[in-house]
Amino acid sequence: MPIDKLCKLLDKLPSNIDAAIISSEVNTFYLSEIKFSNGYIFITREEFYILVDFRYYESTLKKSNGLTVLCFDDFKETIARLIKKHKATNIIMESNRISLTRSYYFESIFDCCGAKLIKTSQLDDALESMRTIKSEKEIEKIKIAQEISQEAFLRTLPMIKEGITERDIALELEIFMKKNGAESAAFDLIVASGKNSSLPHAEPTNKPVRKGDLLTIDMGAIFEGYNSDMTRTIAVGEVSDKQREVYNIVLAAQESALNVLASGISAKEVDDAARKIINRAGYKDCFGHAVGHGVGLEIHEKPSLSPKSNFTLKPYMVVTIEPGIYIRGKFGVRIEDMVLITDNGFKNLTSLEKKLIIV
Ligand SMILES: [Mn+2]
Repeated sequence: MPIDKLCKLLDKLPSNIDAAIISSEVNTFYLSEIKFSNGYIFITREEFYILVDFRYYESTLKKSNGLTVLCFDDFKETIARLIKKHKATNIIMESNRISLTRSYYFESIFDCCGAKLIKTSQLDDALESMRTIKSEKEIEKIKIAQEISQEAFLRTLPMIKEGITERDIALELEIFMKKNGAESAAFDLIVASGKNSSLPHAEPTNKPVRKGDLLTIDMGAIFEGYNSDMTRTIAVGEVSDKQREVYNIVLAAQESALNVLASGISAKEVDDAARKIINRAGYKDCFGHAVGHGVGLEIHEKPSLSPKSNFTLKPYMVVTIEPGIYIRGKFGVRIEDMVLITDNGFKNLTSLEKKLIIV
């Protein structure tokens, strides 16, 4: 419930903070469970407010969930009134998510009210850390997003043959997802064949798929605001022993990471488990990204699972495990599952085959 989340957020803020303003679309949605593009959550130790403009007033009122909804005409005047009413002097904002111009604007308002902007990332940190632990309701949405994405993958597979372009494959996947309940694709889908597959974040091109290509498809859907993420590399026709060998190394690395995955394990250890296999096989320089990341309202969120990560995995985190090997100018392989950390291990939310699919 929004009220519970807001109380929890307040508890996480330093005691000298009197008020917080949340302005990003993603965090206002997370906290209020209401979507608006020009709105704010203003929280004080006494009362929680949602401030929206006329366009969102009626819909927000209907779902207010116990928060005070105010419609502003002149935002500056409304927020200044609230700051004075609650005698807020130390105010915190999302430093990660507002521009310098916006911060100057807010500072000038605070100045007029005898208040000041506290320059710290503690509000971002608190929100990011809350968002790493998903509720049952959030998990349900992520699962549905993943089911839609997987179904699209399976339905599109028979169309993938020599001659179809990367862009056409991406389009088929996206159309299927939207027709089957997705709000949209979670990101610009990656469909990369042959040489293009050595680019971890390739854009689909008009290049037709050819026999002997490895084809990497990195895809996801959004369902009720929540993302899913997965990657499969498949083979078009017969592929070389070398391609198959690299595929098997990536698969072994992915399984090795899954084998250590559990609540209480450090994210760094999970990264290590995959990286070791790739390094030992001689592909150290061909794996230059983190092994995984959190997924939720954003496609990439905390925790990151990288060599530098200092997160410890906890139940109800949703993370990806996606090692890859990218051989410049030749080809690449990535295998990505999205998993839910549980009390006694994890549940893989991706149920697609992982042995090399040949179409
Ligand atoms: Mn990913």
